[in-house]
Amino acid sequence: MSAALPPLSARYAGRRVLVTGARGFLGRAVCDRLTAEGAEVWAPSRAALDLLDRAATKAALAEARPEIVVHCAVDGGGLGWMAAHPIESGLHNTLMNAHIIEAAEACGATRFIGAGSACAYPRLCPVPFTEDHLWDGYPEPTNGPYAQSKRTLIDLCAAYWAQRRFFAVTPLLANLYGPGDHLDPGRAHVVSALLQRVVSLPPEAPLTVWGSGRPTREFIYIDDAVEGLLRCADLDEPTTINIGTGEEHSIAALAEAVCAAADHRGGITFDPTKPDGQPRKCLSAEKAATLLGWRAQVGLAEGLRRTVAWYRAARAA
Ligand code: GFB
Repeated sequence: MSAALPPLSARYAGRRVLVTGARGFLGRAVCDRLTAEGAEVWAPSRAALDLLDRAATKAALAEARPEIVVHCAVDGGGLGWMAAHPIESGLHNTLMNAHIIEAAEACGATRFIGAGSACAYPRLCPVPFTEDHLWDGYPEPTNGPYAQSKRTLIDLCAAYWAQRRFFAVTPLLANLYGPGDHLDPGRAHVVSALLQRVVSLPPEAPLTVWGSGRPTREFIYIDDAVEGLLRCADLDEPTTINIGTGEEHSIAALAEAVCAAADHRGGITFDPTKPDGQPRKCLSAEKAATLLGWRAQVGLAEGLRRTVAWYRAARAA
């Protein structure tokens, strides 16, 4: 379906685009894609643009005057990090999100796209998650404060549109994975955690997987996530929208797929002392297909194959 879409350069070529979180997994990939599409990318480091500082953020954007802001900065990590850092994940992300949207509107930008997360949905939500269920209950408590920071950003986007007609949208992204993923074991999400572990195992040793293996997740390949996120600038008007694949996998099935991608035949064991987190998580991809004409292209087996190849090459370098 993406083949029929206009090139992203139609929106971004020659535009001055601020990407926050440009040293992170998503932000770096967004910068690469925008550069390839001919945008003039402003990718400040955290030291150059401290989003926790409201006045400094406003001043920096007023001076640089980006036309489009793509906000990818987060203070985050996988389930384990989230559970251990409820203050940082709630406080830092709430402040950063509020400061950047305020500064983007004040500096005269025409578009704000903030990276949202599927974890903003209620803990128990009909699967696949459709956008009309977003506010139907509290999110998974282990990442509650983080999820609430994303929900606040969604609400602020709606507020800026309602009151000032400022185009601001926070698409809800499925769990990301792919080349360039975070490798820090303290913050890693499940795909990069399993991949790093499996590649270091002796051939006969089993892969240890947290929890029961029964929870489900949906995984979107990084290039697909970037494309879906950037295409949201072409919505007729801001709206709540998922950027996902619609494909639900159990963690046990993911572990099998990681073993297959790495050609590991030592089997799998589960560690029930580790948390499962949200029981099921999978986004409906239908609204994005209808409004944007866009669907994710890279299936899990192919994406994992590419990710394993990247990781092995990065390790060998
Ligand atoms: O990727 P993950 O940490 O984030 O965990 P969430 C997904 C699932 O994988 C959970 C299981 O059911 C874990 O129990 N799992 C199995 C593992 N083995 C491992 C392992 O070695 N490491 C990790 N981390 N998990 C996130 C939020 O929740 O959702 C994020 O915490 C973000 O920051 C993301 O918002 C979208 O999917 O549970």
